[in-house]
Amino acid sequence: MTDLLTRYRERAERALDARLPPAATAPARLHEAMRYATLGGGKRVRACLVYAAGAALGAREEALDAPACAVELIHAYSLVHDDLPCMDDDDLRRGKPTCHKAYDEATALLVGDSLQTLAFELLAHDASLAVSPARRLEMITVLARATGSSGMAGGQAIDLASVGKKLVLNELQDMHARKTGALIRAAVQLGALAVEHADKNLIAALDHYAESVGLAFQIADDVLDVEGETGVLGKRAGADKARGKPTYATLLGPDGARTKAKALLDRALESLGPLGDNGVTLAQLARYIVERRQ
Ligand code: GRG
Repeated sequence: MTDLLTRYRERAERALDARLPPAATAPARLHEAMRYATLGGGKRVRACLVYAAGAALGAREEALDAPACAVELIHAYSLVHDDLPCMDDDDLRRGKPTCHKAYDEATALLVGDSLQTLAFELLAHDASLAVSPARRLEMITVLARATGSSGMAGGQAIDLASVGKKLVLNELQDMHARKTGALIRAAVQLGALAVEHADKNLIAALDHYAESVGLAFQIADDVLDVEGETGVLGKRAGADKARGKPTYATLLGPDGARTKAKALLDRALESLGPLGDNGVTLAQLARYIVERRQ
C-alpha cells in the first residue's frame, strides 16, 4: 500500500473507533463484540475506495468519514454472519477467532444486525457528512440496494445454493457482482455522492472503474484461497475448495484467473482516463486489490 492508502486505512480505523458504541456502555457485551468484529483488522479496502473516489472529485476527507465507516460496518456485519455455523461455519477471521467463537452465536447474530443498522444511522445523521437531506437519502438508497436481496444478501443466497454445483462463468460472475461487487461499487458511489455537484461523466467513469475492480477483487480472493497461506490471510486458506464452492480458480485455473484479473485491472485503469491526475490513488488501489497477498 502507498503512504496515502495507509493513511486512509488508519483514518478509517479512527473514524470507526469514534462511531462504535463504547464497550463500557450497556449492553456492554454486545458493544464489546461489535468493536471486536470491526476494529483492529481488515484491509479497509472499501473505506479506501470511498476516500479515494471522493478525493478524486474534490471532497474533503472529513466529509468522507461517515460513508467510509458505513461501508466498512456493512462489510464487517457480512463477515460476522458469513462465518456463522448456518453459513460458512468458520473459526478464524482477520487472524483471530470469529465473532461467534469469541462470544456466542446469538451475540454474533446481534452484532451483525447492530453493525448494519449503525451504518444507515451514520448516513442519516452523522454531522461530518456535509450534504443535503435529499443527498443523504440517495446515499442510504445506494447502500441499501447494494446490501439487500438484490445485492450482497442475494449474492450470498446464490452462493449458499451453489455449493457442490457447477456454475458457468456468467452465473459465477452474476453471483459475485452481487455478493462482493455491489458493496465495492457502492463504496465508490458513496464517495462520489459526498460531493454535491460532481460532473456526471466523471461519476460514470468511476462506476465503470468500480465494476471492474469489484470483479477483480473477487478473482484475486479466489486465487488467494488456493495459493495463499492461512497465517498471512488471517482466514483459513483452501476453505472454498474444501466446501466444494465454485470459484474463478476452479473454473479457469489459477493462471486463467490471474489473466482475467489482470485484464479487469487494465479495464479499471482505462476507465479512470477522464479523471486525469485525480485518478492516481484509485489506480494504485486497483493495483493493490489485484496484486495483494492477503
Ligand atoms: C451474510 C448477508 C451476508 C453476506 C455475506 C461478502 C459476504 C457475503 C461474505 C464474505 C465471504 C467472503 C470471504 C467472500 C470473499 C470476498 C470477501 C468479501 C473477502 C473478505 O473481504 P476483505 O478481504 O476482508 O476485504 P478484510 O478482512 O480485509 O476486511
